[in-house]
Amino acid sequence: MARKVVAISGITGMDGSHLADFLLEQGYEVVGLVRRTSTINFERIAHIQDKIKIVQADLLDEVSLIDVLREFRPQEVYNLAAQSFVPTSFKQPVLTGEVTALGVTRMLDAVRIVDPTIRFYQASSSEMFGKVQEVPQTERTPFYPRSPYGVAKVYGHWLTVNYRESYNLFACSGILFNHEGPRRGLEFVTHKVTHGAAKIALGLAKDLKMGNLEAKRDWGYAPDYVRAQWMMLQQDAPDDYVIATGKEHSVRELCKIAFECVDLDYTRYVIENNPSDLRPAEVDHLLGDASKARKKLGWEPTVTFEQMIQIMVEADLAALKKTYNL
Ligand code: NAP
Ligand code: G4F
Repeated sequence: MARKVVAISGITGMDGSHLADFLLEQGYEVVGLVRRTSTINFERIAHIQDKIKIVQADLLDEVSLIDVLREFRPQEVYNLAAQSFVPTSFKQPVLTGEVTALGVTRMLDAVRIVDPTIRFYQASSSEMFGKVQEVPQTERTPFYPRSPYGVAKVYGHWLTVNYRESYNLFACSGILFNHEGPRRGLEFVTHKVTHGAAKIALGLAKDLKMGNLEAKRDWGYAPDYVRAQWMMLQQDAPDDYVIATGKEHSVRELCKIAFECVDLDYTRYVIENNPSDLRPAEVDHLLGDASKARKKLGWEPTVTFEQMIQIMVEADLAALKKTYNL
């Protein structure tokens, strides 16, 4: 029997690389969409580069998306590409809207035009809840985004729902709460803290400048979350799901745990409320209720927050020792 073909936008990102790992294990033929850059950034997919097909396509250019779908005829499309860093969305709101919001329209139209039977996954976000209207947040909680990124994701979410209802597409929106791991970009708070703690422990830095330590998030482990994305597309009918651990921690707790992993007291090294790490509008806390995903998909997280921080600190220590020959 022919292998199932899947197309992933954002394959060079954290989730894209984990999803590619997972789908290769499931026997899929993986086609990764990458935008053209002057230097290649395949660090996260270097280990599977010879097992996947990498093709140029950009969420800003609909024809490039149509061409890829026409050539490879995937049965599933995961739209993970986005300008995904919240502070950048305040500095570059138009770009964020073009990629993170309108990019979803381009991708959905490409699916609709080339093959409306394609199963489509949209990477929606708990940032859409922003100034939370209820605790915990479910699929029915009203959105109140607090950044251009959050606003763009609300657009992408509703467009996915709208194309499902208008054109009968098998289109799912996964409302994923923060998820992390060693492949996370260094600008995001978990990796900034684990990397900072590792550097200080190795004598490579003296302190760590941070923003708002009181913010709280529901942090999970990225490999668990990409499994949920796939599960959504294997159901009999398309739907939207919250994916979260149901546990909340503050950035302060994150600092404490990460520094304890290297036997240090974070209060001696972390400088809080650094002006350039504060945001024009903050999302104070997010806490998800993934009951629907647990019940309907049978999805469960497997790695705790503490285990994940330990994994990240250890990975950072190993990488830094290798880089600096320590
Ligand atoms: P990430 O590491 O920032 O990866 C983003 C990916 O999008 C990269 O591969 C990037 O390519 C690609 N991209 C950006 N602009 C593009 C464009 N114009 N055309 C084509 N590709 C483009 O993000 P992530 O953490 O893996 O997140 C994956 C998705 O889930 C994103 O949509 C994000 O907003 C969403 N999400 C993430 C979380 C989370 O906690 N991680 C939670 C909820 C939702 P380059 O490598 O070329 O930059
Ligand atoms: O790690 P963060 O930058 O993630 P944020 O803004 O929650 O967004 C991430 O999760 C979303 C899902 O909810 C995704 F959709 C999105 O693409 C992205 O992956 O910041 C988390 C919290 C914020 O409240 C921030 O103010 O940490 C606080 N924080 C405190 N000091 C900091 C810092 N964040 C960063 N990045 N750097 C700091 O120094």
